[in-house]
Amino acid sequence: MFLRVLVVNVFLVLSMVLLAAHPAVVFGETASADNAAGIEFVAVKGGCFQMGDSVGDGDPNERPVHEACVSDFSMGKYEVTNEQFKKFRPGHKSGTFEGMSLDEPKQPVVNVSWEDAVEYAKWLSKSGHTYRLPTEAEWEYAARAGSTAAYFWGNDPAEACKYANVADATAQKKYPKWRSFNCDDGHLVAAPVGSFKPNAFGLYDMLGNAWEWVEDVYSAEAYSKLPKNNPVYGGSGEYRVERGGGWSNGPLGVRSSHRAGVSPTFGHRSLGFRLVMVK
Ligand SMILES: [Ca+2]
Repeated sequence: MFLRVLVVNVFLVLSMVLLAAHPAVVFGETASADNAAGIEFVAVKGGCFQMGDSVGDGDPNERPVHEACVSDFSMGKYEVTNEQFKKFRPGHKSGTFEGMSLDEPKQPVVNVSWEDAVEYAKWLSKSGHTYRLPTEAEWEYAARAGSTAAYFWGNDPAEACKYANVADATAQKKYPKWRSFNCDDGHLVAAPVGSFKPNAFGLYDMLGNAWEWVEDVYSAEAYSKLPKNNPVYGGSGEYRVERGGGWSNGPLGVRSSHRAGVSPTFGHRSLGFRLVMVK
């Protein structure tokens, strides 16, 4: 009897030690920021979704709407900030827009090329985990967070200013040529990351604030060519994909399914990125 109790106890203790060494992933919870830049990640449970222009008011490059499935991954909770990028490249300057700073520590880093973003992920990967840009499918899956609407908060553009830093009514007065949302978000240029409500996965600024580089080569026809599982377009093409829209974009550019191509050597004032952690 004593031996049996002892064996059971040893088994229980061993199980606890093993569990502590390999804690179970809790989806939706923020993973520890144990990397050289202090970047936080949110564990995202993989799954399948309808990728593309689910509402029917998008561009031809968002069609055909098709099922895509992604494996589990962890997504940056916020866009990479100036402060976090400068740990890698201290001399980087995100610059200004008409005298307004884009270079504050908590603003998203901008004026970075796709190549800069990839180099940053490689640098960060020296600190224990493996980081890379999200694939376009991972990005849209994370941005939608289960939503099939145009925006992760629904189809009402007037709700935008609770959830995203966009071209708003104040911007419209100052820059009449911008297409804007009819609400006020309080920021003319990039806002400190995390200033607005997150989506259902607990991710901030997936729409608006800064556009975000993703891994894929841009192809207007990519959606007719890709496999269903973990798609990523790596075919020929001059551009890489940017997603999410930025602080100078209106209702068409900020949608979850909107996609555009930019030269990988080019940066612009509202284009940054966030990373995924894969292991
Ligand atoms: Ca704004």
